[in-house]
Amino acid sequence: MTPSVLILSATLAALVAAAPSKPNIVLIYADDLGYGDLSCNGATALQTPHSDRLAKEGLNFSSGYSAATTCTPSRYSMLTGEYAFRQKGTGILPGDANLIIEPGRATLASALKGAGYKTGVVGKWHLGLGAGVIDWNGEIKPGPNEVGFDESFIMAATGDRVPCVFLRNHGIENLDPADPIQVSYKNPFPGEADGVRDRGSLKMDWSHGHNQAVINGVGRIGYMTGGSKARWTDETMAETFAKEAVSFIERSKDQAFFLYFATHGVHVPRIVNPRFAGKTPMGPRGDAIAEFDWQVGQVLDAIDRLGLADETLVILTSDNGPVLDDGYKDQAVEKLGSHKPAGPFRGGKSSIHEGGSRVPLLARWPGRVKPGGTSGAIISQVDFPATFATLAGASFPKDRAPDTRNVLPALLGESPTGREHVLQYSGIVAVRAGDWKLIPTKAAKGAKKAKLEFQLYNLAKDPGETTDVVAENPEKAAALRKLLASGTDSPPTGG
Ligand code: NG6
Ligand code: CA
Repeated sequence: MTPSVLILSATLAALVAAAPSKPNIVLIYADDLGYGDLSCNGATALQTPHSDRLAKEGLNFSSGYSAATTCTPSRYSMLTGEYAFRQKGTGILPGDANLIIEPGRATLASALKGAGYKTGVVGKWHLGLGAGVIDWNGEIKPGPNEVGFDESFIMAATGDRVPCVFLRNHGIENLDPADPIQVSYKNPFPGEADGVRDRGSLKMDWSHGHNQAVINGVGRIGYMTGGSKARWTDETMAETFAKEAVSFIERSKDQAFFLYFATHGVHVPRIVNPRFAGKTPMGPRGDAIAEFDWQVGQVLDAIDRLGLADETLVILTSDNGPVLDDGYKDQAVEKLGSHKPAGPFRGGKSSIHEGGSRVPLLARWPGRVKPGGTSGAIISQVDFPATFATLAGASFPKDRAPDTRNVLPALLGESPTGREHVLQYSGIVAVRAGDWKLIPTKAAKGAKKAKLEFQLYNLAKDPGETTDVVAENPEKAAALRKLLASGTDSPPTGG
């Protein structure tokens, strides 16, 4: 080779090495984990060393939002890029609901798949399965595999809802055809244990709901019979999901991959592995946080072991804010002590206040994101489709995804600002713009008409939303009302 060719090829090699390649993306999606539940966000009653490691080696966001305040609408928005308030049927689903994302519609997963990623989901699905009456003993589709995931290992809905089994791709795992499963949200099956009648023998008592089928000694929502070999045990669920997540990473390591790891922790019923029982002073809810953090550690260990850390973006976030008593008597209230599950924020799961949707958001990518930083950039999970697609060198189709924005520069810490304003959804829609937040409320009872009124908070001065300052700031309130109106007036995108 002549010297000039040598120089040229060396320059090319350097360019190739410096070019940002497509990172793997591991999205760890906790259930009902509050902003303040991690020690990197101020918790002191328990420690979350593995999540904290993500914060230490990556970027910790103080204004990360789920797109809704319960599971189904948050997940719907995160996968489709459309706020759930634009679409009917996106509320909390029963375990026998049909898939609410039409096959063929662009999703976070299908966009990454289209960009060459191998895609997998492990954990809680809760977006429905099948079309029409589901035959739980046959091929169950459409489901995750029809909306962009190459592989899936999921629970259909939630840990507190039937069917209490795992599904691998289109079928129930470990199902014995001689012992078929039946599921009903209407009628009990004769001869099966019942959460009301057999209440005295339950492993964990219920406080409201959760008194229908009894599976693994725990009352659930809905009824089921059969499938005894396929039923999960709550105590090993976190381990099972962690193993499946690690296995997906191991099997996918030779190509770009996207893993959506949606843990059951820390949703009810909070029944952890005996290794975690009593490990925190906060009872089952605290122990479930510790067990969730262990799952994070399992994933990070696998990434390290396979030498993938530098080329993997790991995101940790939650589908909605925290809840204490969510239907089981698990001492979440009694043993809370001084712990603040939502950190400095007001409310929690199902609340339009910040605690409902301001969730932990951590991003680590050693090859690209500077370690140890914090960011106040506003990012919503509804932005993940456009943002991750951009990261993968693709673009997210806009036609059915009116709400997703590319906030990649903010996510990678290259820009201090993300969205200028974000909509928050919990039955009603609120808006935060900069430091200000506007919540529509109905006029107090006794007023002549149920006229819409508004509350206004200054989140910089008053993150806990203690003082409504709407009367003192009419111009600010008017500006936010306009933003809210323009953000919510789009018609549903339809099918
Ligand atoms: C509620 C359940 C609650 C939980 C929630 C969904 C009762 C009384 N309450 O209806 O326990 O399952 O739905 O949570 O049944 S989510 O995080 O999946 O949205
Ligand atoms: Ca949830």
